[in-house]
Formats: sequence, structure tokens, C-alpha cells
Amino acid sequence: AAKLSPEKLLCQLRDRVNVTMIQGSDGPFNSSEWQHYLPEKSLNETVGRLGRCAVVSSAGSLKSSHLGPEIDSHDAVLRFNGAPVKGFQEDVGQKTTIRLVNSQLVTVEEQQFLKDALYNTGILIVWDPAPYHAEIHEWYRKPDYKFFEAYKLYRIRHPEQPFYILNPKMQWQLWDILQENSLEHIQPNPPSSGMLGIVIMMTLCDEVDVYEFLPSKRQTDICHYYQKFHDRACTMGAYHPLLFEKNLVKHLNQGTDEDIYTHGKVTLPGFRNVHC
Ligand code: NCC
Repeated sequence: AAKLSPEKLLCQLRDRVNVTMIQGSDGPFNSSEWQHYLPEKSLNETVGRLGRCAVVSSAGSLKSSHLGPEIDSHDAVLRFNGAPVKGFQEDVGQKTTIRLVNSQLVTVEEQQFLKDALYNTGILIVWDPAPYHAEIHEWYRKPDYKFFEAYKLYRIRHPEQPFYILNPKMQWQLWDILQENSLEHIQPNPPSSGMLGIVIMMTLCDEVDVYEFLPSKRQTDICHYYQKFHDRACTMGAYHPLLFEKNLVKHLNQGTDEDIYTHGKVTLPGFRNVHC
């Protein structure tokens, strides 16, 4: 597989990765069991048109970065899973516009998810590792984690908060492009929340700054900026094709290598500014 130029690769991402949320009219979700649970407004309508956006990885290298004010200067900020802001504002900022969570968190950490105020800010999006290119019906019968009940419970408790389910087709459309642009064979596991969040923001924003997805000079084996846990796999990947994701993002970077080194910052164009 020959590597595409950054311009061509952006066009592939724009044209082949369909970022959509499950709607009340989709497949098994159009049943009476699901009535009133899914948000009525589309994600696009909910967020409006966004200018400069920030995606904040959960990497340990955010610690002592002092990136908080810079991150908060963006029109919208996307964070992942249980990544906190309270007590970490100096390094990661305090604004949360969208929080992307995986279905494991919603299911395995259900009690915390339902009760922790961390999740009550901004728009929530949950995604689940669906079988490779499965139809929605097939995925619905066999999700990786059975998060649907927890989703409904959360919706009952927080009916005003927008909470979307990512259409699982997207992850494999993105994985195909990762595979086509890598020399090695990639395990067929879905991209990380990080990579999914980056592409979601590229569909919503004019420009996307991604922080500490490509590690800066602060690179560390500490997994998260909010925990003491050490594991190299957090940065390099084990289950998720993280290394391939990072190579792709590096290839697309429109900022400088200096910005990566000092701020862990990569700048990507929004798809509406990509001309094919
Ligand atoms: O760790 P996690 O990811 O929540 O991190 C969010 C995203 O930040 C990027 N990251 C993180 C740490 C690091 N050192 N370098 C990074 O680049 C990655 O892009 C990552 O996706 C996930 O992707 O959903 C993941 O979720 C956790 C865990 O399920 C949640 O934190 C909820 O507790 C997974 N960890 C485990 O299952 C133990 C992780 O593998 C992937």
C-alpha cells in the first residue's frame, strides 16, 4: 500500500467516513421500546457551526503542560471517557463541549457513569466496538458491551442533556483507510476513542487542534494525566491500532514539528475546508 499524499488522504477521510449518530428512524431503534430515548435534534443542529476546536487526549504527557488556557481559547473542546477537568484546569482547561465515551465505561463503570457529575457537562457521545462492517441490526443483537440499558437510564435521569450513539459503521470506514495507508497488516480492532474523536471534530469544525495525541517532549509511560498508572501500551496501543492512527495524524499535520515537540499539538483542517 503506497501512502497517499496528505491532500488525497484528507479527501478519502472526508468522502468515505460517514460520521453519523443513530437516529430514531434507524433500524431497530425505530421501535416503541426506543421511542423518546434518542435526541430529536441532530448533532449538527445541537452544536451549530464550529470554528476552532480542540481535542484533548487523556495522555500522561498533559501533566505540567500548562496548556489549559490555550485549550479553553477554542470554540469547542472534546474530551474522552472519564478524563476530569476539576483539579487539572491549568493543564487541560475547563471547557467541555463534547465528551466521547466508550461502551465499556458506560457498562462496566455504570454506577459511576450514572452518578459522577463529570458526565453532566456538554454533549455525550457513546460508541461501541461493533463487528467488522456489521449491519446495525447485527450489531444491535451483539454489541461488544450491552450498554443500551445504561444509556436509557442516563437519558431518563438527564433528559435535557444531548446524548448520542455513534453509528458503528464509521469506525470500520476509518479502519479501512488506516489499513490501506499502512505497510503492515493491522489487527481488525476498531480505532481508539482518540482517533474517532478527531474525525468527529473534523466534521463539525473549521479547524481542529489535537493535544498530546502525538506525544510532546513530556512523553511518559504514565497512562493518563489524572492517574498514577504506568503502561506503555496507553501511548503505543495494544488493542487499538494507536500507532497507525498516530502515523496517519502525523502525516496530516498542518502545524509544525516544533508545535508537536513543545505542545504535543497537531493542527488539522475541518472537512468543510478540504477541497477535492
Ligand atoms: O485511555 P483512554 O482510551 O480513555 O484515552 C482516551 C484517548 O486518549 C489517547 N491516549 C490516551 C493515553 C495515552 N497515554 N495516549 C493517548 O494517545 C487515545 O487516543 C485514547 O483513545 C479508549 O480509546 O476508549 C480508551 O479507553 C480506556 C478505558 O476503557 C476508558 O478510559 C474508561 O475507563 C481503555 N483502557 C482500558 O480498557 C484499560 C483504553 O485501552 C482505550
